[in-house]
Amino acid sequence: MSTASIQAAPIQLVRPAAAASASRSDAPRWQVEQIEALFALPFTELLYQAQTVHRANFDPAEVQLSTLLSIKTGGCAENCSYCPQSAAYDTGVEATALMKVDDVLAAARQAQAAGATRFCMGAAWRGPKDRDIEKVAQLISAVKGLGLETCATLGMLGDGHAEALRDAGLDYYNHNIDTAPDKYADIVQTRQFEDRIDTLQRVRGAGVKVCCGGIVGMGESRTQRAALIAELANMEPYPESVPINHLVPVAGTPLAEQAPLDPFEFVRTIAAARITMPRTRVRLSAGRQALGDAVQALCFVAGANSIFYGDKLLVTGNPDVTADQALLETLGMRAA
Ligand code: SAM
Ligand code: DTB
Ligand code: SF4
Repeated sequence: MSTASIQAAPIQLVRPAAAASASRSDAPRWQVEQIEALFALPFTELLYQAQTVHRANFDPAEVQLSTLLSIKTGGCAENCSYCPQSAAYDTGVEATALMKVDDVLAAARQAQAAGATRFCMGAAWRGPKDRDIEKVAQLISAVKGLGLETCATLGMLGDGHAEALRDAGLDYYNHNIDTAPDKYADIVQTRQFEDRIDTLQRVRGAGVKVCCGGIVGMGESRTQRAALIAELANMEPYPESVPINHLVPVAGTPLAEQAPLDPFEFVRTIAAARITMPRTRVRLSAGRQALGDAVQALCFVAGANSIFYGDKLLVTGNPDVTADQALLETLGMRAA
């Protein structure tokens, strides 16, 4: 056999249809069908394309480390089917009051000492009240004072909230769209997809960077996974951080018995995020414990370059810091 016969055909990198869209209501830059076509590529070719886009924009050995802290846990008025913190489900999570500045600072210092560069404070609220914003603003200023990047995820924001958080030193606001628009009502009934978009617009409008992603493995179709990615990629501009969560099934929630997604489909979702949002931080988020090291390594090849780092997410588990340090060492990767 001649060597020519085993050479790969030149690969055409997939490009969005038109890059001219100025807002979410214009013609989308990425059609859902185009993203489905990415998912349908041979696995090796998809990863090649994703890694090519990744290398054009990032050092492929670098991973950004974000640590989460639940600053106000449980008792939430929303009924998100995946969430252990919803008051609608009996999950054994006890509701707590908002944490005090000194306790938050102690956790942030610990995260920083372990190598995290971003500290994300999560509150199980449908949305904060004005007086909650004042208190969270103090937490943000204190954490920012340590030299960490700050992120908060507090639910739906009202008038002036994003501006007050920005003025306190907030770098990122996390607010996920979570699933495809046509799957949303199956997953949450206490709010609408458009409510999420409204808060995201408030965050952008205040000049705070957007962290927005979703959850896969909730029984959605591949088309719906592609639609989730299309919604994110067609935001103008697309989010600076895109957390991709794999559902952590929690006893007591409606999704407790949901079968896990095929891990290769999870990797494909990461690759589609990377190709369609070349400069975003694609974060491997909830569900890393179940993925295992080999699948996580494939996700890094597919363009993931951020993780939630710390022994706990908000209320569920996450790989130990020492296990993550060992994994990065094994893979020859380093903190960004
Ligand atoms: N209450 C705020 C909100 O919903 O925006 C902030 C906290 S909420 C816990 C943040 C995100 O965590 C959700 O949008 C969802 O993507 C993720 N999440 C919650 N429970 C999860 C689970 N069991 N598995 C995977 N991701 C989950
Ligand atoms: C995100 O996308 N995932 C994080 C963070 N943003 C706030 C939360 C994951 C939560 C997993 C379930 C829990 O521990 O509550
Ligand atoms: Fe509340 Fe957020 Fe959990 Fe939904 S995901 S129940 S809004 S804490």
